[in-house]
Amino acid sequence: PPVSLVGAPTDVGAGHRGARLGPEALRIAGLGEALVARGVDVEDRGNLDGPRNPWQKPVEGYRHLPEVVEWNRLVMEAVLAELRGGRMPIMLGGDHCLGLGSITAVARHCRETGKQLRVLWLDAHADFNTSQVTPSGNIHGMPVACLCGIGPRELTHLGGDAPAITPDVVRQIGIRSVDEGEKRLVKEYGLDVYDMRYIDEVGMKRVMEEALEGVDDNTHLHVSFDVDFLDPSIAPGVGTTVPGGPNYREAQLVMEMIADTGRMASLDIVELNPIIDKRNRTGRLAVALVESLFGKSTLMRD
Ligand code: DIR
Ligand code: MN
Ligand code: MN
Ligand code: MN
Repeated sequence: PPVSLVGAPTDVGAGHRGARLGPEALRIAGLGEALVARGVDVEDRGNLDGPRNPWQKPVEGYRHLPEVVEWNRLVMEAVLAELRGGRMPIMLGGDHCLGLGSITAVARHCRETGKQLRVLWLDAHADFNTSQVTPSGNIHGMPVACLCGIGPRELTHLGGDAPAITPDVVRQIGIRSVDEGEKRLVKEYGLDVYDMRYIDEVGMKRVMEEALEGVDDNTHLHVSFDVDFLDPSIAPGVGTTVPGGPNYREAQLVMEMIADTGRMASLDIVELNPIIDKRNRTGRLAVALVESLFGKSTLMRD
């Protein structure tokens, strides 16, 4: 399908500033051109214009809650408009709090069209914190919980009626940093987490087979790609690096196996922070991995 790039240049949900430059870093790394070279019809919708980052301390467990709500409203509306227009939105973050707006739109579109939703959450973190257990107050550590209905009403009911998803639609891959209180919640809600230990034990091929099990012709596959998923040795340009992540080859296999399903219908690329990068190296890596997501491979395969 045709693709629309939707920039959301903000870091209101993060603890570092610089992810607001992610959309430009991805453009400069050649994201649009790489998709065109793969034969994809691409429209760059430019950047959304939301509230500035006031850079304040958390209030009752949340930093910048009003700003996070407003940015997610903008993202939700923009992503929903693309989906209704029959296009594949690629949301360029921005920090990962924006996955809330993006996936709320995707879930709503799935309800409207009778599709089954599967969310692949590629991340070092589970992003399942609440205001009670968060060590930081940063809302980019909370979007999965909010999507599942755990969090402030403005965020859990962004789409109106009910929470966007239930935990059973989510598969988390690459996880290696879960906060103490967050661990209990992840267990309590039964999130399907393929952490680094499991990846090491069984290998990325089997992990992806399991994470994609049940994806069929009626599935809308949403990929939420937090760039800190990648090992910091190859992807230093993120605010919250965690050692021990997937290497280049594992990450590429993940993307190729997603491409093989032919079911990816929306994508977030978030947390890229070119301020702390070296010559946009991480942005260029993200673009190379998106090429794999769109079917680039070494050989023709059966
Ligand atoms: C940490 C860091 N778990 C927190 N989270 C994220 O502050 O909640 N970093 N998502 O990227
Ligand atoms: Mn559709
Ligand atoms: Mn994240
Ligand atoms: Mn992360």
